[in-house]
Amino acid sequence: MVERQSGAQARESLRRMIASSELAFAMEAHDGLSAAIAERAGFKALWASGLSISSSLGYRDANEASWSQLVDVVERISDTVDIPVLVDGDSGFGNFNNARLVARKLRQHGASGICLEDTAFPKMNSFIGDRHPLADIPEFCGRLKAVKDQVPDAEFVLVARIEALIAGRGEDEALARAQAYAEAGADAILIHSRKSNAEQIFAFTRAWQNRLPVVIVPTKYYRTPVSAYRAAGISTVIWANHNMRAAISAMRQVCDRILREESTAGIEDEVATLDELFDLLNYQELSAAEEKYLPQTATGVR
Ligand code: SPV
Ligand code: MG
Repeated sequence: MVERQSGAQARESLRRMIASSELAFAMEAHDGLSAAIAERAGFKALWASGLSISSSLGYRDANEASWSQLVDVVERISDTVDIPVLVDGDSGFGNFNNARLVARKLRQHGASGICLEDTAFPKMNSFIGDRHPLADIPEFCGRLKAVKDQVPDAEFVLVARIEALIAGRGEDEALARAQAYAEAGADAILIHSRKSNAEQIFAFTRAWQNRLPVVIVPTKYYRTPVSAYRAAGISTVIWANHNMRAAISAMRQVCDRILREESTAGIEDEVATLDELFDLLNYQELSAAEEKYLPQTATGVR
């Protein structure tokens, strides 16, 4: 069996990835299975997306899912893969006390880092509507400091996410927030934009000059080539929701066809085989363990 990466190794590799001058990618996962698929595809890190996790639970991305539901899903993701998991901790589920509790629980359940956004609780997904109240800078800095003080491992990554551009506050405010969050102990800055081009992002990176590594989420400005992010010195790109959206399309298609055709014969060759599923979740290991641990009965049935 392949040696599993320990939690400490995973945290260390996320920290190295974010600090490295080479552009890195984190793929969205919303459960153990999507995490396993992303890892098999070759991704070196995962983004446990709040939007995707809440959607897969049937909740809206507005803090309808509780912090303990998030922790449960992250436990299944971390337990299924070896690669590091950066968790979308939304705004920390409250004040400094909630934020440090969530961070500690996520760390205990295998997360390699947390991203906290500077919005008020309850948050609303950045792409919905125009009401995006921001946290006051000193109060949000308290959340960041409390997480740093509470989670003992130096390698546990703390990403501070700035929603100033989403809230229409402009670049100066985004830069002031980034500076304050760096001073409060953040390891990286996530600057978010919902424009369909990356101009806001590049204006920020030009002014920020990589005082801390920059993480981006190009969901809306998806046409920008990654070579432009390399040229801008960006640390990490998060593909934030594409496993979940791919699952929606595939499930919708298969449901429509089975309903219409009253048969699964037509789609059998188009869906993953059960053997693929068994392989993804390592049923081979269970068979080997049965050989080792399960006594042979008199009937020959284990
Ligand atoms: C998420 O994946 O939940 C994110 C990214 O926070 S976004 O949906 O762009 O806000
Ligand atoms: Mg989110």
